[in-house]
Amino acid sequence: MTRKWTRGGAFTLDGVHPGYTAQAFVANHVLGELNISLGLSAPLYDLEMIAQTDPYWDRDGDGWAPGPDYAASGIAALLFLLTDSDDTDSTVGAELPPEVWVQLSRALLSELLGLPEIRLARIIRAYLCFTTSL
Ligand SMILES: [Ca+2]
Ligand SMILES: [Ca+2]
Repeated sequence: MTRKWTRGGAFTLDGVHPGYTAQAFVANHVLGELNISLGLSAPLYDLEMIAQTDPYWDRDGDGWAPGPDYAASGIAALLFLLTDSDDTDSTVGAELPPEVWVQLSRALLSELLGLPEIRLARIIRAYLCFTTSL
């Protein structure tokens, strides 16, 4: 596990929040201290087992994590662009989609203007229709 951003499992794609394996690692330390200080025998998490399904864990060692399987919203969509599309093949890393500029524009406009995605899509379509009719 490394502390590099999206490079090995300690943090989620935002580089701030701990990934699943890192959360379990911290929990194990807390549980270990509780076990010692209170005389408990609470079981610890199996870090290797958690890492096997952790979407922030780089399994093929190419430096990119696959990321979670849910859709991102808002500014987080930008972070989801930098994920490993095939975490079993180290020759395939993060690939920007062909519509990357549209996605970037939508995420930034949505964040800056505070507009919901569906309303923003209508505004962009109207703008595109207007500019192509000129
Ligand atoms: Ca990878
Ligand atoms: Ca890969």
